[in-house]
Amino acid sequence: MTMKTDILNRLKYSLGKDAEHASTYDWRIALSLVLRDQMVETWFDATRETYAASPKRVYYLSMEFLMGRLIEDMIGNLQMEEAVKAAIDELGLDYDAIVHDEPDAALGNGGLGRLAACFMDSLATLGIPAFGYGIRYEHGLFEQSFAQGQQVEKPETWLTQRHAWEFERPEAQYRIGFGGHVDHHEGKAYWHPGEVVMATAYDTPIVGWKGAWGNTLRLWAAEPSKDFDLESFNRGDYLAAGRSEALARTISRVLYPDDTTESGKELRLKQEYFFTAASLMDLMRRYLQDHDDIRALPDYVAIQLNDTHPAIAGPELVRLLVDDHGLPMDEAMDIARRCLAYTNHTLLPEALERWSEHLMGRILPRHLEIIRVIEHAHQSEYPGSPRILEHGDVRMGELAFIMAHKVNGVSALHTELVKETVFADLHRIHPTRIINQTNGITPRRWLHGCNPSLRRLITDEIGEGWVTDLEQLSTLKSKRDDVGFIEAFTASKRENKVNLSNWIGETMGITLDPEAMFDVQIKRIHEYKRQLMNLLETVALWNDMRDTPNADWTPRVKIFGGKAAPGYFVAKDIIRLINDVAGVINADEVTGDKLKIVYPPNYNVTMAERLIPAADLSEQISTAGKEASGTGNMKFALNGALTIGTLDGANVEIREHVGSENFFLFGLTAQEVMERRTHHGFARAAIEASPRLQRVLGQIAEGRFAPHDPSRYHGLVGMLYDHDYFLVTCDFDSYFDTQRRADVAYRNAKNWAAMALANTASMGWFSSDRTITGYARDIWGAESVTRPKLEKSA
Ligand code: TH1
Repeated sequence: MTMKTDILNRLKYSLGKDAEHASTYDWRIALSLVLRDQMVETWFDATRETYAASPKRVYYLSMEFLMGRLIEDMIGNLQMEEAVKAAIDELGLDYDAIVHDEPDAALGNGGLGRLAACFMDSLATLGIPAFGYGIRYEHGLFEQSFAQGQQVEKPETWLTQRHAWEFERPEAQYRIGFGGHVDHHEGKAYWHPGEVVMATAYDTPIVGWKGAWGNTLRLWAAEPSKDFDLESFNRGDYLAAGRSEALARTISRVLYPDDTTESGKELRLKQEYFFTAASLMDLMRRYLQDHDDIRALPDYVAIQLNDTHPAIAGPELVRLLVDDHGLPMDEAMDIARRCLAYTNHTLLPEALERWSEHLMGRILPRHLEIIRVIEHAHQSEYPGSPRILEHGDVRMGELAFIMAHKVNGVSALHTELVKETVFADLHRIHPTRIINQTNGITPRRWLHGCNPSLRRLITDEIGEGWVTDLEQLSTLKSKRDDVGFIEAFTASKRENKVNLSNWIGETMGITLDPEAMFDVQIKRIHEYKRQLMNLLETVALWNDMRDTPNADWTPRVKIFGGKAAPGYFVAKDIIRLINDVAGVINADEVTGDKLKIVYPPNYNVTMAERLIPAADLSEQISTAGKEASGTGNMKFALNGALTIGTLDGANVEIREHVGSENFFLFGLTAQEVMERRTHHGFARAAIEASPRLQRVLGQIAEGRFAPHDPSRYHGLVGMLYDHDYFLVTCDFDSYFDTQRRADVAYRNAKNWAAMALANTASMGWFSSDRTITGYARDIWGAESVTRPKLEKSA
């Protein structure tokens, strides 16, 4: 059968529609189902092979999977682009309209969730048997719009449409208990939960490059347990039954919109336990299907904890081994530790999870007992070591560390800081436990998928091998002086910039000059990421342009994208200020096309796929020591943008790879940041030393950008003078000067293109295939089923 008939059949038999009356949505679902059918074959083969080989399986536990749209991933990985386009054409439909009809699966906040998604792609491409385990949130990250420049949040509703990629698994259901009490009889513990919720699995097949392997993303939805409801029903108390039903479903209702900001809510703890417990029961069931010795679990099971969100896995696994399987406590702790590993993603104190013992004892009484046993065992072995239980709190970082055989940071600098700061004492006691695994990104989505013009250019030049062996891009380094190639490289960037300009024109009514430098900062709005510094620099540039309008300025488009956590008021002020400044600058006839600010609302994965290929300059300007890694930085450099950045996170390694001459470095180092904070009045001193910064802060404080509400930004400006914890004021001048160096460099188009090419050609190491190979070798001891054996690390 042809693709066209497949689609028509799906339309008819799965959607019950005929072609005449089908909407874009109907066609999109029909096409998705056809693609899913294709994946199922690979997926079954992989499952069969896995059962036959009985290898070690990897379980990646993450509160967030920021998948974005799946249709293009599926088309790309299955190599069906031509077939699909031809069929869509024959049917007289619009391919772009169909692809763009899919809502993003926005089940994550930012980098941490997107990393999990890239890892799923690499695990499947590398042929490592793996499950991703998470929560099937009914509402993903909120939708952002602006009203008079201010962020407005609306619930996200992806599941009001049919999610064509998943299979519901009513047979994979587990009872998850909360609360109640614990009885002890003859040395055994019996937990009697006061509340039970069902976890139902929904599986999405994740197929790797060329459909060579398929893994599963298994997301849990919370449902009421029927027996509980029945009780109320039988009593005729329908309202009570409805209430407990609604309460159960709230657990998987909504993603917490806080990125690196702790919220400490009871529902969050329930979400964490809910998906962790369901995942552990599921993997234990799978293990016991073909093994009878529970003690061999660590030979077949590797569990990766994506940050501390699933850290309750330590006590939960011990509970299953002791209470359900009758193992002695010491042995259970040892087995659990050999299965578990923990990734730390941040040093920000507000993001380090702590739960009050009181709350933990109320929601998970048996787990609190086990945590006390873990604490006691560790203290007995290492007297005076850091405590899990401190000041009435359970510290999840310490718990995760103590229950893991490996702990990893996400960039070289971050890992060193993890050793020196948060876990310094635990590191002294367990000196080989902390290792580094620098983050990576999947080249399938972040070059092959999002940048067709550059993909074609590269593939024409060096073949297709780079898609799974990104280091092959380094061959392109020799093209630096090849005039024809450099011209084609420039033309590809230009095509992407024209496409973006058209989209901005259509959606925002702002006309952009594709010749201008496209300068992009897209990420969560957070003080440490310093969008404010970028904006202050923009105002300073605007002042200079107006002072000498006839000078030969390098035209710029400043593009911002990102959401603020709904309760993070400073971040929301920064959003409003960006929009207020954009209003004034974009209307200024003196600067005209030479300077524009655009801030498209509702930044998400799909928008990133538009913006990144069109960027000339990538803003990675966090206060040194604060951004654990960053992964957007890698996506930009891979797509031929130059970075302006601090020595923070993975920027350090990117600069080493692309060469310092192809990277705009500025600012204080992590050491200097810590030192500077000890100087009393450092911010005021920095402002007084910078007439340019003084002028900008004066304008903002006087209401130049909010004339009807001139005091609007008093608080924000005052904060910079008196506090400035993230050292915007100290780095401002060096940032401004470095931007002017970028201006000069951009004017030499050939040289700029050569620098951009050096970036693309040097980014091979940042493939998440390399990252996953590292985890498999150094942490999991897992092997690819489809590839030659990995080299064992020393
Ligand atoms: C991010 C880090 O901020 C970023 O630097 C890193 O590249 C990314 O993780 C992937 O490693 C984090 N996101 C979160 C989200 C929550 C809590 C902590 C972090 S750290 C909810």
